[in-house]
Amino acid sequence: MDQQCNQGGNKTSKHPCFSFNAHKNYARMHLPVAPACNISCNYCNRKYDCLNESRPGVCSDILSPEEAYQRFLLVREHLPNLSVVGIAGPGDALADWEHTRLTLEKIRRVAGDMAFCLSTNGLLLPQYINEIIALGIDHVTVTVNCLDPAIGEKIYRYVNYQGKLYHSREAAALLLENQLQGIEMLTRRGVILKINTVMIPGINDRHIPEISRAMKELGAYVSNIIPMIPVKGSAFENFPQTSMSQLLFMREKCRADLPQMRHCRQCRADAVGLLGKDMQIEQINCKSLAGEKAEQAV
Ligand code: CLF
Ligand code: SF4
Repeated sequence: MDQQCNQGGNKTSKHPCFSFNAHKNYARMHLPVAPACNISCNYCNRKYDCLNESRPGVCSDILSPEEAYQRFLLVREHLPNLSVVGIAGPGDALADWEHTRLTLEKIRRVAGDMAFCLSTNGLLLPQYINEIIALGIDHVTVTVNCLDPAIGEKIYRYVNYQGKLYHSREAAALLLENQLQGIEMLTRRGVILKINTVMIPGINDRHIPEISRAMKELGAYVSNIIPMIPVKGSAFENFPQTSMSQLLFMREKCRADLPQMRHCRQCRADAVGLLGKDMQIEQINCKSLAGEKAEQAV
């Protein structure tokens, strides 16, 4: 990531995604408690984890808030460098707010200074802003793919908001309005913000520098431009994949406006460990079991 990214507070300097220098030393854990989603992106196949933050074609098991809490306790015991607990779906963290909230509340009671992170499409940010702040969620990622509903209607099939289904331009306009309002609310209240943008050649690519400038004005901390990978079963399954050279070109173009994240691993909604060196949760369970047996033998 660009150097200027390492300017946040103490928690940001230990956040492996928001701070390049932290990613080799500090671990994050995702708790897959939020399977629902309230929009439909054309690059998504809902059989898998949310593509706005995850690797395509990956399926994470869903945990209840209590199971997630137990997993947190286990992982914290084995990962002393754990610095962030994140909710990254596998759907949208806010569409499943009750599960997200219950999980983080339980963890907050035993881990007062743990950084909390979540990733969202932003539709429900204005609705939950006060609860987000009250829970101490200090880092948020919002996926912003456009600023123009005429582009957005090519990216989103529908938006489900307050019991009503919106389509076409109306859906894109509603999502955008809530994203912009929510982003402003977050940064005004001190939350450190990352903007993910899925680069879809021919649809939103020329528009991305404009997104960067607007997000900078709204106080975003860092941008993460990620490739569109055509997923089987999605509306964009026959679209070309964004190439690495297209991605690098765009990051270079936008870096004057916003620092660029370049070390994203598009992790699973249940990832645990250092970025790029995920641990299998079974490994931790086995260690824990071995520890218990050793204790019993004494
Ligand atoms: Fe998780 Fe995302 Fe928070 Fe990181 S991941 S919710 S900001 S703690 Fe990180 Fe993984 Fe890339 Fe996300 S490497 S997919 S950017
Ligand atoms: Fe899929 Fe989009 Fe919902 Fe993520 S926000 S789960 S990519 S529809």
